[in-house]
Amino acid sequence: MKEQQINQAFEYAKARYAELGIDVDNAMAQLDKLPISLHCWQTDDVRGFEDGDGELTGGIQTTGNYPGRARTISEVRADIDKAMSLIPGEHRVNIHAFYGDFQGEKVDRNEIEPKHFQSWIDWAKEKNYKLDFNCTCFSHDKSADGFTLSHRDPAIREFWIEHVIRSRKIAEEMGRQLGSKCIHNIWIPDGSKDLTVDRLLYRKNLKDSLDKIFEYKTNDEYMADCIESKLFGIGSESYTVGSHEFYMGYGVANNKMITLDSGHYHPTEVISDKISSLLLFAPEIMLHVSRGIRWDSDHVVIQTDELLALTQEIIRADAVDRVHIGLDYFDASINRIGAYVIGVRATQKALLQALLEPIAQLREFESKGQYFERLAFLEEAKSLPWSAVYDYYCMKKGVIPGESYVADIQQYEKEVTLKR
Ligand code: RNT
Ligand code: ZN
Repeated sequence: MKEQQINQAFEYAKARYAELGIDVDNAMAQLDKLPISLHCWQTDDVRGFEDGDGELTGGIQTTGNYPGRARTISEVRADIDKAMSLIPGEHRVNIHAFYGDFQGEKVDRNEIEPKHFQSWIDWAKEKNYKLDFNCTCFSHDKSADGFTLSHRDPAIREFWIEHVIRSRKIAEEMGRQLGSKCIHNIWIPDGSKDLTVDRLLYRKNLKDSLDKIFEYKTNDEYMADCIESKLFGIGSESYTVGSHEFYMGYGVANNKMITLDSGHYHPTEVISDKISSLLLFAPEIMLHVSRGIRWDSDHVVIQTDELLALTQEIIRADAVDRVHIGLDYFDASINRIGAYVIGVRATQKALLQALLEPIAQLREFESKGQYFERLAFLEEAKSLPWSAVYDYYCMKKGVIPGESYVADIQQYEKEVTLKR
């Protein structure tokens, strides 16, 4: 794409949107304030850097064996830097506890400390990224039977409680040093394959563990807690302790942020419609934007109707300060850096379309019961020249616009990832 063409298309788009009373410059300025949290685990197929075998457990799965997986912390960082260079704007990186910089030392989950994440913080500072964090309650001996914070054995629960409290302290330190609230997410794999009779027992245990975890008070300026539910996992098909009702109840009762992962509901159930309900009862929402196909398959995010509906709901609810956007997928079957760039660009494009929506007009139609007019404008909005605005936005941010970024990733693949 030539600069002149991008400029011309942008001028046309600007005039076209102006006809509808929409200011494209304002939309771009708003897009600029919408960071997306890149999940570090797309680089290495969710293996982490502990000294174990790196086997992924907990009912989640990466499929594919595309060459070039990141094998060290520096490879993870290099790959994220590469992806970031192809994404306009300033963004965040979401790290899991088992990606600590343990320097070859055996550090169990109940022993992690901020020092093991200092090199992540230093890297983030240098690159101007902000960080989010997650405790890691899977891929470990003490989660092997499928239970962690809800385990029948109090000693095992204690172990995981300690891990999560330590993770929250690390998140607090990240937020403090980087001057930006770090969001700490709790997701546990707990559940069982087959019919479970003591459902209440495990849920009571989980509630009790969470109460203990949150007894440790963190500084709200530096970190915020969120809790993520799930419908089922591989090997926990019949019962998931941390269901949607469980965490929604816990979050509302305890003023905790709720995490909505697009892959964690029934196949036809969508998270877009949950935003306007949750916003009334929970303080904030964290999103794990993913794309489930038939199950929580964690496919790369693309511009689906649901992605657009999700971003529209955030913008229409004027909730950009209360809804945090993170990605969560792991595809090992294609170039992993490409997987990031496709997902982040798709999310930004959806956000931009939502920001460019003729919302005042649509609301007016709706209030007057003019539903044909509402539907017609919604339909027309889909093909307004928002992509010309996105290309221009990329260009202004010094990022390759359009499909030319593919060649850039191919080059990196040839020079870096294929040599691994
Ligand atoms: C699992 C959850 C969880 C994980 C990450 C790795 O189903 O979505 O968020 O994907 O913590
Ligand atoms: Zn998730």
